[in-house]
Amino acid sequence: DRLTLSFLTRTNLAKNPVAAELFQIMATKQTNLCVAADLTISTDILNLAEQVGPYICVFKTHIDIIEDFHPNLLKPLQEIAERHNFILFEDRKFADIGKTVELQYSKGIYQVSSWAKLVTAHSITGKGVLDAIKESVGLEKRGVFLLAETSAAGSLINENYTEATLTLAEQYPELIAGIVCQSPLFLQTPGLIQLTPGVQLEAKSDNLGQQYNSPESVILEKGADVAVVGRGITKSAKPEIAAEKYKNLLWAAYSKRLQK
Ligand code: 6AU
Repeated sequence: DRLTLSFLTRTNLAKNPVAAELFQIMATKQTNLCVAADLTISTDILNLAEQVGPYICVFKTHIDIIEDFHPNLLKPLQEIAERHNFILFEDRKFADIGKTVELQYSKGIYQVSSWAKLVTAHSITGKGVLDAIKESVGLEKRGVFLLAETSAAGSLINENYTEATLTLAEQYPELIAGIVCQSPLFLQTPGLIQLTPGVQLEAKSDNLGQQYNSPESVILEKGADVAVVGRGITKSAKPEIAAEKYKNLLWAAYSKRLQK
């Protein structure tokens, strides 16, 4: 099943072009680490991208938390992404009616569709969100990660919602790059990527409901292909050292999973 196939093998099974590119990057750079760049100052974001660039496959942003945002940030960010060979992922969690999502995705000051190859979306409003992302102007190659479960304590998502989200994903094979979740779902669809946040070595939780697991546990027990690490790296005194450490632990766990 998905858990014992290599990322390289799965490149050819991906129906979404960005998922295929991501598998390729993971295999080449030997990393399944996504950093959550949840910083509020543009230069801090660029510095982080330079520092962790060699160790990551995906750089995940919340572009709307940047206090000094100017569209001029995007070109250097894309340049760093190309140079270090990682993918820009805007974690916008689109959740409105299709028409509004189209506007949020392609208009406004962030122009997400022009630079983020990957975005997240909630399945709560159904297929309109996906039709909107599919039909909007922007990058030719784009992929969506649908949220099927969250790492938040007290989440209202139940099993039915998770199942229905996977069914919705199946209806958009060319658009869906993967699923954001906390357990080994869709084992028979190895072309999709499981992205799992809530990963940290130091803490088990924060004071706002975030719940953490170890790198080994998310890869070996929870089925993650790509693990998202935010504060475990960004709050470290030396983000590049922390990123290298997480990269090595995550890759070792993935390599061990292949032997099973
Ligand atoms: O490692 P942290 O807790 O500093 O950051 C986790 C990152 C944040 C969240 O917005 C995001 O992961 N996240 C998501 C995503 C990726 O969509 C889903 C979820 O269930 N939990 C979660 O923390 O940028």
